[in-house]
Amino acid sequence: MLDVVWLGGNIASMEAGAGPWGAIRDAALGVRDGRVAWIGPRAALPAPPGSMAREVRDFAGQWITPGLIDCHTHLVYGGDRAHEFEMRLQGASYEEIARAGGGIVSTVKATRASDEGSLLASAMRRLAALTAEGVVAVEIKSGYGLDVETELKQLRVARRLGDEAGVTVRTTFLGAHALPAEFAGRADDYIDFVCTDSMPAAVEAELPDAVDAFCESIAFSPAQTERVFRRAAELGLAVKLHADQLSDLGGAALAARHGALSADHLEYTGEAGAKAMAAAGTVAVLLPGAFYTLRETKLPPIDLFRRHGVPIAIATDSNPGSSPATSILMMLNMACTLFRMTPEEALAGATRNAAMALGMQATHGTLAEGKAADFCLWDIADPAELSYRIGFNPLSTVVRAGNPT
Ligand code: DI6
Ligand code: FE
Repeated sequence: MLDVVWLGGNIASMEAGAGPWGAIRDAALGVRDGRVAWIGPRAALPAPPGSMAREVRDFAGQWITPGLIDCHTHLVYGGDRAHEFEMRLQGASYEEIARAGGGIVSTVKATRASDEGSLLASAMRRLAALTAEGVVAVEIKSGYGLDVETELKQLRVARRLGDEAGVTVRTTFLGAHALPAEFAGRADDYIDFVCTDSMPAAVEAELPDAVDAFCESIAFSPAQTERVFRRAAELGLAVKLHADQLSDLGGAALAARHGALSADHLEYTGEAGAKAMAAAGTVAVLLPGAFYTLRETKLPPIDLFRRHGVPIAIATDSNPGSSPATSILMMLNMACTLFRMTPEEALAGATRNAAMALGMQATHGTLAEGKAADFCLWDIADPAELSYRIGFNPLSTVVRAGNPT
């Protein structure tokens, strides 16, 4: 006996190899104990719906998709960088802004000075904007503390966000995000600190699900990144990497060599990086919000990823500097309009491939028997509308574990 069966609309299951969108028209979806127990054409139901389930719900000609997943965010932070935005519009460079106390360092100051309650309250508002557009799972990084106390504070807040908002949260330790003032000019010493102090402390407190780093000329070198990755492996954590965002330092290939769940940004990744990612099963997470905000001109190599079969995910990179965005639907639109992805690739980027980027593909990312019954009902005539519209939210219902929220 099923708990509920949903009838009367179309399903974009996003299952790979099941045709465009994994579409099932005039579909039925049965739920038992929070999982998908049956999915297929209504005409193929083995018995009348009312005899199969305690409850029958009509989704009235709408489309059902898997719940959306935002697989790359920096949601927890203090303060904001609106003034810096004004400075940039007046022509100030990243360096001038940094010298004026702006950039990541200014957010580090504000985050260290914020208590857990205020960090939770401000992040909760950003998370609410994401869930209002159908996000059911989100990855949240640290990286604005850069000392033990504040890195752990950020990760505790990230865990609380999931508990209090009823959203699935994956946390990522990003101690190697930037060089804190107290280690100015001593990047290797700071990496020592990350490997011997802050990362182990976070693991001891059972706070991170993965480890990330910023491998870039303005952040940490490939050699310093390798040290962080080796320590993460010793501590039993998966890795991800902010890679090749502003230059090709071989970050994507480095991430692949360490079996990274994902390599992210990737505007400057070359063919060697794409091949290495394909061989390692590393997901390419593209961040159109940062590309747009920083007015980047170098597009990520979409055709290389397609040619080599690298799964492409799309995320907001929600952060106060390079991507102050909290709209996953806007990211789908930008993925198509700026990166020339197809609407189906874009939706796969916020469902199936986003789940892979978080190691959650066994339970999330597509609608198939045994997977979590976390799905969205959309008042649309075509799933392409989710990428097509700008600033319009056609979400009608989010269903978590089979129950409408
Ligand atoms: N890449 C980015 O674009 C952000 N972090 C990173 O590693 C920038 C974060 C910020 O500006 O606060
Ligand atoms: Fe980021």
